[in-house]
Amino acid sequence: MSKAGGTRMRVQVAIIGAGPSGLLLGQLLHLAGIETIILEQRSAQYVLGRIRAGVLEQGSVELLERAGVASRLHREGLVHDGIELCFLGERHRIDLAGLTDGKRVTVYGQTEVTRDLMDARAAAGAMTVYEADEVSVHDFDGDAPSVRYVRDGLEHMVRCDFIAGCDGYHGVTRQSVPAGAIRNFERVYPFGWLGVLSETPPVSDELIYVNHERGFALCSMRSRTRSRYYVQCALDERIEAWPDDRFWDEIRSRLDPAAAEALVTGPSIEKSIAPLRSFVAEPMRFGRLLLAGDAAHIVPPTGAKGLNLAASDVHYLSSALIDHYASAGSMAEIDRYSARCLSRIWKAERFSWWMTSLLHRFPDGGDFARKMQEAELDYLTGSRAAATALAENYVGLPF
Ligand code: RFL
Ligand code: PHB
Repeated sequence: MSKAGGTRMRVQVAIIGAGPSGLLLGQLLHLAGIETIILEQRSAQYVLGRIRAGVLEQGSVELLERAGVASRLHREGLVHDGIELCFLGERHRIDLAGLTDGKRVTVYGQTEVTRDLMDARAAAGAMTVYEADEVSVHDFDGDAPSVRYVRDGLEHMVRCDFIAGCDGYHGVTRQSVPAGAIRNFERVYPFGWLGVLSETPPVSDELIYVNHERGFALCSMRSRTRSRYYVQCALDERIEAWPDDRFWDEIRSRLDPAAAEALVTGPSIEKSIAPLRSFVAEPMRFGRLLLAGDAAHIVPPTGAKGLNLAASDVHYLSSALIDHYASAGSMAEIDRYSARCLSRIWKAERFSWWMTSLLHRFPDGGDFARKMQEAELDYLTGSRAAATALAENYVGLPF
């Protein structure tokens, strides 16, 4: 079938993917006067319909402020000073702010971050192509990379200086790198999370992370009237097997008596199962192709780090690209990009793996593993030094 007749254009940076990484990068580059196009395979509505992260580190909030998209976040986001850990039927508070010289996290949904960034991009008049099919990346090992895509049956071509791969774990950019040039590190966990969103007030003012003999549970929220709950489930679990009543009974059974009593239930407005995975691709730069966010790494959600890592990658990537254009094409900061990101990424990988190991039931774990978890939780909630290590990772290590 002929796809001739499409457009040809040139931009400085072609961004693949309109998730939080791609949109935030586009906004920071726009503010620096750098021209971008974003190519996204899905529709804007589809992207906004994906319910994902809810917790922003202070560094991510500051980056969104710098990007000029934080006013609604400051109006509607919930600032949290602590989290609770629940084990052996009792809750114990980790005073995040008290243990980290006043650092806090903000509860504000990824959907809302994405919407704010989409609105800012539309107001800036910057170009986003939604429903771009068959996106492919070319010649990034030389000085003149290009991107092709199909829209409405026509093939379009974009020439550029750099390609930013912000297309998530299943995207095309990482998969376009020659196998010999990339190394992947991976751990797949033998369970998933079943998540429910409901128009009900949260069970508590702060997030509750639960270690229970029936498996992990998490009580989170999106606002004072909207809750997000998760329970650990088997990998082969089917969503149809979980009508709302079964979900509410299951999470209630994993909570301490006071929380179980206080839990307000209602119809789910979203329900999904997510597998848990740790993954890092090294390096994150291949000539003029630079990866950011989930395209380069995945963390299990237990540490609330995925979106925040995407933000820190974008911080480093935007600075490197801005430096390139401000210093007559210098590649010095581009050369440093991958190593700068990976040092922070591996620490977040470690924290997310550790939180996951601490709080979940592993199918082959046995009684000894459970006793080790209980001893560690007891130590964490009884030792200021141990609690500080958790707190400083949870609020986010410095950029
Ligand atoms: P995204 O959000 O996956 O966006 C990638 C975009 O690229 C598009 N795309 C393509 N476009 C063009 N051509 C192609 N060939 C393409 N292939 C893909 C996709 O359609 C998509 O729009 O990656 P990004 O921008 O790097 O953002 C990463 C975050 O989405 C992710 O890390 C977080 O959601 C992870 N996460 C959490 N992170 C946190 O920091 N705190 C949390 O509390 C938290 N909770 C979570 C989470 C992720 C979850 N799931 C479902 C994976 C909870 C869950 C349940
Ligand atoms: C969420 O609200 O979706 C959420 C919060 C904290 C996590 C993971 C997910 O650790």
